[in-house]
Amino acid sequence: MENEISRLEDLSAEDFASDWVNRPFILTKPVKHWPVYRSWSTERLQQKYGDAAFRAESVDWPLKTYLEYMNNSHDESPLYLFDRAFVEKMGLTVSSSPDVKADYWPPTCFGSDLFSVLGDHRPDHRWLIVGPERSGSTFHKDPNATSAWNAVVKGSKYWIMFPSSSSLPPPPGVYVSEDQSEVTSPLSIAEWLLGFHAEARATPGCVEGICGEGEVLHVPSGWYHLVLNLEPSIAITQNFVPRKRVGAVLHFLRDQKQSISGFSDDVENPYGLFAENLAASDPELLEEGLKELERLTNVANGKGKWEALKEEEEGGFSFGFGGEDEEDGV
Ligand SMILES: O=C(O)CCC(=O)C(=O)O
Ligand SMILES: [Fe+2]
Repeated sequence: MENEISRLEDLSAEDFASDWVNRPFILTKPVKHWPVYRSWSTERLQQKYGDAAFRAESVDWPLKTYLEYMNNSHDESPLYLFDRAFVEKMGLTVSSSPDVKADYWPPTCFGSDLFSVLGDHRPDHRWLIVGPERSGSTFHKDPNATSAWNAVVKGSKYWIMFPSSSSLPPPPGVYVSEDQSEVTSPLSIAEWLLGFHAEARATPGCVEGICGEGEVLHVPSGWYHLVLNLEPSIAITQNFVPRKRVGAVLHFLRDQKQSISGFSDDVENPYGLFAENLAASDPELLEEGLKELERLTNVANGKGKWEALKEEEEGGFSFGFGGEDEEDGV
């Protein structure tokens, strides 16, 4: 494949931060060290957690009921298990580094996750994903300008991804509301592949690849992605905010309120909460983020550095042409 997603064994935190924050890639090594990689299979999960209820789209089913469905389903778009409370339900331990014994840990290259400053107020951020061949996720962007990693513990997944920017159209067959707050992809995965795959693959920026068993894929913030399970699969996914994206996330939380999702109702001002908590834990990073926020605001308003400067000096009005759209770092 010409437009293949880069495949690497592993990546250092430094290389991720300097070169890879805005690029998809697959790592072949880190997940192979997870205890859950060695021990999980659908049979094993059924023995251990068969009676526990997990979320599959709009129903909560005992795991054994879901697995029975999964093993016998011939549906074109099978019901997909997507559970955000699996760590608690399964009594898993999650650590922040391979040096601390646990059932799994985020690959180290992604570094610290800035949304951890939100503590109990952080939006849902990790899911267990289980589904048969043909199941998967139709085109979407991940919530709240977060990045994500998706680790295949069993099975394999086909990914097709598009960079995002307000100056680029969405992938073919995908529709975005004028204020960019809603993405609609009305076709099933199979229908989309039949109707749009060839056109999509020929679109500049489009990348595709297969994330195999024991591998993990990086979804950069803002990238559209469609995912198809090529075999019955078990995966763990986690959304996070890398340090390099602090300005972009502040910008999203402040200026795209209508698109914010996953915060509980008692959080009235996600932007304020994030900024305040970051100020307490890492004031220098917040300062950097606020500078980047100002730059992104100017870009969004169609002003390059020059226009912004001139406006400041003259206190005047500037026509919004010539602004470069670097908002999404593509
Ligand atoms: O179906 C998958 O594994 C992809 C999941 C995904 O894209 C997501 O959780 O945002
Ligand atoms: Fe996603």
